[in-house]
Order: sequence, then structure tokens, then C-alpha cells
Amino acid sequence: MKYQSLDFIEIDSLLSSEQKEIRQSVRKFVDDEVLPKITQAFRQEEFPRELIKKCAEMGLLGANLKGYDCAGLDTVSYGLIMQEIERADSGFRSFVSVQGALCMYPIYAFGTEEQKQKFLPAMAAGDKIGCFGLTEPDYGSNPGGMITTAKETDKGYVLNGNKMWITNGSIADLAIVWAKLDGVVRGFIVEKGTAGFSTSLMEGKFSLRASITSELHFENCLIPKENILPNVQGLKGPLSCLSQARFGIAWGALGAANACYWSALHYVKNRIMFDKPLAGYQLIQAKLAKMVQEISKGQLLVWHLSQLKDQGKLKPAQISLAKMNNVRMALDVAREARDMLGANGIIDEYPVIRHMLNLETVNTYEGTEDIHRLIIGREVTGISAFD
Ligand code: TGC
Ligand code: FAD
Repeated sequence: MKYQSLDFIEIDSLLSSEQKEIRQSVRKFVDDEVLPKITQAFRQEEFPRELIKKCAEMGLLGANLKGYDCAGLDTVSYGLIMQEIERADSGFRSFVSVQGALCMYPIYAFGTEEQKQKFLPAMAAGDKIGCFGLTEPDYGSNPGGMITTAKETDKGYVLNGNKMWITNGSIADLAIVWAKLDGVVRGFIVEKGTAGFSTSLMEGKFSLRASITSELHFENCLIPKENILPNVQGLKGPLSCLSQARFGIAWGALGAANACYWSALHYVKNRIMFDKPLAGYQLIQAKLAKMVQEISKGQLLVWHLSQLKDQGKLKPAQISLAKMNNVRMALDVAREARDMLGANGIIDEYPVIRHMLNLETVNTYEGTEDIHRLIIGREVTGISAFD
């Protein structure tokens, strides 16, 4: 049966016809081109690079940025793109998020006009791929402690240090790297092939296997002076990018949850146990009702916050709430769906186990669930638990 996203509370009535058309075209792309490839990609721990060009042609890279050959879409349209893409796979959505929210956005928001002209059209076209280097081996939830440094010299900036867990790292043409210059966090554009810059692939993940994850190494890596992002200083640089990406994840997680709900719903309608479909048992219906309840609340949350974002009123702690809620919700839906499919819940003939495993990463990256709890706690109490 043709996939449809849950619309129990008629959330579609809040969407414009243009937004629905965008959703439909990405849904078709996912059905026709992403889903047929994703199971193998996940099995083989490979990112399906051949899909990059099609993503670019459809305007999915940096879709909410204006100018520089980007699509300039409103926030709900952007969110619907993330939702449809993550219906296929969180790792595939990661690629799109990192490219747009974590790499194109900092150049767009903090770069010079020359940097924007040089990189953004090429990145929107999928000709240049980016990665975002914030996390270090010893600094994950607390990036402010980072020990990667930049030193200014006559010839440019010299970078030293290591970044870990970097999505797209080994396939990237450029890395947005956050390092301390005179003790202050600054952003730098490091291009592939720069002497002293190398990457190594991180293998053996049991989650997000269709996404490339790498370490970045900088050893006396000299980059030109014009490769610093001049218009931001301090941790608010990378955290502003995280705000963009976390918001996309809050929408994206709805796609993974929808895929699991859809799969479980159809499975229990067709699976006969004790002489009637599983769907006829109260315990199974209670599980479906819980999924419908939680997905519907998640849909309302991101739709409302999208209105605030378009009005320029959205606060970081509100984004934390949406990321935390929707990813936890999707993980719970995936685990419940996995159970409802019985043994079939652990085999990749169905998408559920892949989503469930992926969502473990999504719950950790871009701020763990507990870090978002603490951000919300700080907002409501005025007291920081981080200090
Ligand atoms: P804190 O005092 O909170 O903030 C420092 C400065 O930044 C400002 N700020 C923000 N600005 C914009 N957006 C946000 N979300 C912001 N949050 C804070 C803040 O106003 C302040 O500005 P100023 O002008 O006063 O200097 O800093 P803190 O050191 O107390 O940080 C606290 C904490 C824990 C919240 C922060 O470090 C944090 O969010 N940690 C989590 C780390 C994290 O999320 N890492 C993600 C790495 S990237 C990734 O996972 C990519 S996955 C990609 C994929 O595959 O999709
Ligand atoms: P830690 O910070 O060591 O946390 C471990 C546990 O301790 C967590 O449960 C956490 O909630 C808890 N904890 C931490 N601090 C506190 C506290 N103060 N109070 C209570 N509990 C606390 N990073 C990038 O920069 N770029 C990327 O592209 C990127 N891609 C990623 C892709 C994948 C597949 C993964 C898994 C990670 C990626 N990351 C990336 C890194 C990710 O952002 C970090 O893993 C995440 O921020 C958590 O850091 P950590 O793993 O060091 O965990």
C-alpha cells in the first residue's frame, strides 16, 4: 500500500498547497530512488553518493537559504523535506542536514561575500560536500572545552588538533572547523587537500550505517587568511548552526516515527495470531493509539515552532524541547513497532530495526537528550547545571 504520513488531527489542513506539493515530490524521490538503495547501503556501511546530485537538482541542499542558487523555502517546507528524507533513513537525512544547516549555513551567516560566492552555489549543486568539525575525542557535550587551536601567522592560520565523529568527514571537499584562536572559538573553512589535513573513516557503527563518520586530523595545517569566518566569535558560532540542524532533526524524527508506525500498522492488520489479526487485540490497539497520540503532538509542536522561526522569535531552548521530544518519541515508536513485528522486527526486510538503531544516534548527536533537558532546565530556573 502506498505510504501516507499520519494525519489523525488533520495537520495537513495547516499546510499550503505548495508545501504539500514539495512534500509529495520528496516522498516520490524517497519511494523511487532512496528506499530501493538504503537497505544495502546500511548493510554495507556505505553512503549512497549517487543520490547527491538528485538531491541537489531537487533543491534539497540548503533549501531554506536565500540566494546563491538555494531554494529559499519557508520553514515548514524545509521541515517537510527533512521529514520525508528521514522517513527513508536518519543517515541520509544527516547528509542533507550537515550539508545545509551545519556547513552552508555558517558560510551564509558568518562568511564574507567572497566565501559565499565561492562555496554556496557549488554546495547547493552538490559539487562540493561539507562536514562540520566541532566534537573532539575528549569534548563532546562540552565543546567549549575544545583543545583544537588556530594560530595566526604571516602566511595564514595554522590548525592543530583532532575532531571525532564527523559526519561526511571522509567524503567532504571542505570542513567547517571550530578551533580556539587566542582562546576564543572561531570558525575556519579547511579545504580537502590542504597539507596537514587528513581524515580517517570510523567503521563498526551499529547505527547510522548509511552515513559516513570520520575523524579529522590537523597537524600544522596552514590555511589562507581568507578562510576564517569573520563574522562570529565564541561558542555561539557553532551553537547557532546546531540550532538550525536541531530544528531540522525535530521535523526529521517525525519521518522515522511515521515509517515505523506505518510498518507496524500494516503488519498487525495482516498478521493472524490466535485466529484473528493482531490488530484486533486491545494491547496492540493501545500501542497504536499511543503512537498516534505522540506523533500527532510532535507534528503540532514543530508546525507551531516553525511559525515562530519564520517570525524570528524562536528561542534555542524551544528548539531543544522539539529535538528532545520528537527524537525520544520516534525512538519509543520504533522500539514499540519492533516489538509488534515480533521476529520480523529484527530483520531488514522491514525498515523498523534500521530506524530504531539509527535513532539511538539521533538521540545522542546534536546534543544528547539529557543535555537538552538541562538546556530547558536552565531556561526555566535561570540556573545553569553546566557550571
Ligand atoms: P552557553 O553559555 O550556553 O552559550 C555560549 C554562547 O552561545 C549562545 N548560545 C546560542 N546561540 C545560538 N544558538 C544556540 N542554540 C545557542 N546556545 C547558546 C549563548 O547565548 C552564548 O552567547 P554569548 O554571546 O553570551 O557568548 O555555552 P555553554 O558552554 O554553557 O554550553 C552549554 C551547552 C551544553 C548547552 C552546549 O555546549 C551544547 O549545546 N552542548 C551540546 C553539544 C552538541 O550538541 N554537539 C553537537 C556536535 S555537531 C553534531 O552532533 C552533528 S551531527 C550531524 C548529523 O549527522 O546530522
Ligand atoms: P558525552 O558528552 O561523553 O556524554 C556521555 C553521556 O553523559 C550522555 O548520556 C550525556 O547526556 C551525559 N552527560 C554529559 N554531560 C552531562 C552533564 N553535564 N550532566 C549530566 N549528564 C551529562 N559531532 C560533530 O561535531 N560533527 C558531526 O558531524 C557529528 N556527527 C556525528 C555522527 C554520529 C554517528 C555520532 C554518533 C555523533 C556525531 N557527532 C558529531 C558527535 C555528537 O555530537 C556527540 O557524540 C554528542 O554531542 C555527545 O558527545 P559524546 O559522545 O562525547 O558524549
